[in-house]
Formats: sequence, structure tokens, C-alpha cells
Amino acid sequence: MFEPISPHGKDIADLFIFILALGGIVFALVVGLLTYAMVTGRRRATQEGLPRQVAGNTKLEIAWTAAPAVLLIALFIPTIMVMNSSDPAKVNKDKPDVVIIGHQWWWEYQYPNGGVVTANELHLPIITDPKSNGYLIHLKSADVQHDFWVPQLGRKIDVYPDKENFLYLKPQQAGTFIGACAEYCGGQHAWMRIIAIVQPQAEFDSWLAAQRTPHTTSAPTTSVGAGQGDPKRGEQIFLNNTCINCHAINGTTAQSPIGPNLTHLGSRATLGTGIIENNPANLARWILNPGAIKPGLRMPGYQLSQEDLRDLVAYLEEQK
Ligand code: HEC
Ligand SMILES: [Cu+2]
Repeated sequence: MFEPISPHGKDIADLFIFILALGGIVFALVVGLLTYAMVTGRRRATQEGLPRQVAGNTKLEIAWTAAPAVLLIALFIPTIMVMNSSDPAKVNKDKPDVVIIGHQWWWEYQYPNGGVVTANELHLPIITDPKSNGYLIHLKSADVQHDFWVPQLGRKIDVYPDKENFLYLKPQQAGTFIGACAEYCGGQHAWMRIIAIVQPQAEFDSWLAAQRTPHTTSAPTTSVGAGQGDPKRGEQIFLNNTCINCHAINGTTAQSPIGPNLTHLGSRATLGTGIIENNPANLARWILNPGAIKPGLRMPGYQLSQEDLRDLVAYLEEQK
């Protein structure tokens, strides 16, 4: 939150510092006066008895009503200004750059202009044009209420099943920025991470082009050695199992949007929104018993033979 990489995030961070400073001054003043009264009042009480008893003091009462009112106005005006600047009015709501759909407990990312559907890694280009509002994000939920928040990118925004929300993101620095679902949404809420990867435009474009390419399964290498796997066989294992009831892999008959799109799974750094690193050993562990990694998640485990598992993993990891 203190290291924003977007003008929206910076406005929020600046406002936070301003409120913190103002609050700090008031706190120091109150505690200072209180301490002073305690020390001097105690000394006087032992020497002079109780102080003179007074009922009401118009001047004081006006002062302690007016001072907080002035402070509240001093907070209210910049707050309204930042609400406007960090969340500008949305134009062209029917043409979002990214559609984000919250699911228990993962994120679906659709790029309608690029014809891409992916999951768990939100890629964004660096936006250099100072006049641009940013990337328009359209947020909705497939089930319960979630909340999308990447503190370095900007404001927090609720994600509802029955109401659509919009947000501009305007990242200005490359890097990986972490957020989390910010509205309790069930058992694995804490593991509904957001991984936002900001890239220079050219890098982003080539990522998008790669994601758009359908899955191609390479023929088995002549020598399928230990740990290598046969992707062609793995494809059949994928298509013949119930994986296809929940997952889609573009270029195959698997087209279900219930779970994360797995077309380019091999290009993701993690599995399960960041809970484990994406490597063949972890992917095998995930398929055998995902509930041991992310208890309560909406995917069953599979008792596959060593060979089947190896080939399935080879198939899924193949597409970068
Ligand atoms: C009942 C629906 C369902 C079935 C059947 C299913 N999955 Fe899943 N799968 C999910 C859901 C939901 C998630 C997301 C879980 C989470 O992160 O909370 C998931 C996540 C995954 C992930 C991690 C994706 C990522 O981006 O992190 C992989 C890999 C995966 N499934 C592979 C498989 C394979 C292989 C099969 C078949 C052997 C299978 N799944 C069967 C629902 C299903
Ligand atoms: Cu959530």
C-alpha cells in the first residue's frame, strides 16, 4: 500500500498518510493535555482540595464542537477528491479490456479483445499514456461475494454475483504485485490470492498472442524416459477422465468453464492461486489429492497409476 505503482494507488496512499498525520497530531495533543492534567491536577488536589466546581462553559463547548467540525471538513474534502481521482467515471462499459470473474477460490481472467480466457495470473501492460484512464476491468462473481484488491494498483472493489462492477487499473511499473480476495468467501478465502503481472506492452502482447494459440500436443518422443512422459497419451487420460466436466483446454473437446482454464497451464508460476509452485512434482501431488493442499476446494482427487499421472502431467505442463 505504501509503494503504489499507479496514480490511483498513489492518491490513496497519499490520503492515508495525510489522515494518519492529522490523526497523529490530534492523538499527541489529547494524550499530552491529559497527561498534563493528571500530573498538575494531582499535585493541586493534595495541596488545595477539589478544584472549583463549574457547570458548563459556553466558550469551551463551542470550541470543542467547532474544532472537530473543522477537522472533519479537512478530512472530507481531500477524501472526496481522492474518491474521484482513484475511481474515475467509466466510459465504454461495454468494451472492458479484462473481465474478472471471482470463483470459490480462484480468479478467472478473460481478455475479450484478445479472445483469451485464463486463470490465476492477471497480466497487464504498463500504461504510459498519461491521458489514458487505464485498463477497464469488468468484475463479476460466479458464486458468492468476493472482493478484488491489489493494494499497489489501486482501490478495493466488491465482486458480486448479481451486480456488475467496473474498475480502472493503470499500472506504471513492471513487476509482480500480490493481492488477495478481501471479502470472506468461504474456507479457502485466504488462499484466493491475486497475482498481477505487469509487463511492458511488447512483452504483454506476445504473452497474449501465446495464450490465444490453442493447445497443441507434441508427439511422444522416441524415448519416453523416466519422468519424461508422453503428452499424447496424457491428452487421452485428460479427455477420458472427469477433468473435462470442469476444465477447458482450447483446441480439444474439453470446454467446461467450472474450473480454471488449463490451456496454457505450463505458463503459470503457481497452482491454486499461489499456494504451491507449478512444477511437475507439485502438479502430480495436486491431481492425486488437491484437498490435501487446499482443503475444501471444489476439485476431487484422482487415483491414477504412476504412468498415467506422469503422462497427464507432461501433457498439462507442455504449453508455455
Ligand atoms: C468438479 C470439478 C473439477 C474436476 C472434475 C477437476 N477439477 Fe481441476 N480444478 C477445479 C477447481 C474448482 C479448481 C480451482 C481450485 C482452487 O484453486 O480453489 C481446479 C484447479 C485445477 C488445477 C490448478 C489450476 C491453476 O491454475 O492453479 C489443475 C492443474 C487442475 N485443476 C487439473 C485437473 C485435472 C487434471 C483433472 C482431472 C484429472 C481435474 N482438474 C478435475 C475443478 C475440477
Ligand atoms: Cu473470494
